[in-house]
Amino acid sequence: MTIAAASIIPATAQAWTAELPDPMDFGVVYEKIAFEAADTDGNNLVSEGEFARDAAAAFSGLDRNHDGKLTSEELGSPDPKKFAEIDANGDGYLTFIEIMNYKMKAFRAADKNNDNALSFDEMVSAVTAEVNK
Ligand SMILES: [Ca+2]
Ligand SMILES: [Ca+2]
Ligand SMILES: [Ca+2]
Repeated sequence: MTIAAASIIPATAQAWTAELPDPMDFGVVYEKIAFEAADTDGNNLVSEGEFARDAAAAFSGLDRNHDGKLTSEELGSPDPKKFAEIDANGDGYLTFIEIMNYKMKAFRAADKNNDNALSFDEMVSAVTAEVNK
């Protein structure tokens, strides 16, 4: 998050985004923190299972009313284009399945050497690709 972007997000949103990785954010800001948090066995690789577990934890943290769906309100101020991209059925909610489909596609795209795990470099280049898209 740039300083300019942070200043337009309400303080309440900042408080919870500071605690949890945003499931829509592939780690643009929190790259290293997010990577280390996801790598639960500390082998410097985020496996598919670790990645999915991390996404699930982020999802349940953001789903404040626990209805199994994320609204754009629960997400703070998501990029509307990205929100629409993840919202596969266009109903204005992001379900866990929709998020996981998106995240696992990103995971596979980022896994350059096809070992079903992301190194930190692989994750960073995925983030860079996402930002420059
Ligand atoms: Ca690991
Ligand atoms: Ca949906
Ligand atoms: Ca890999």
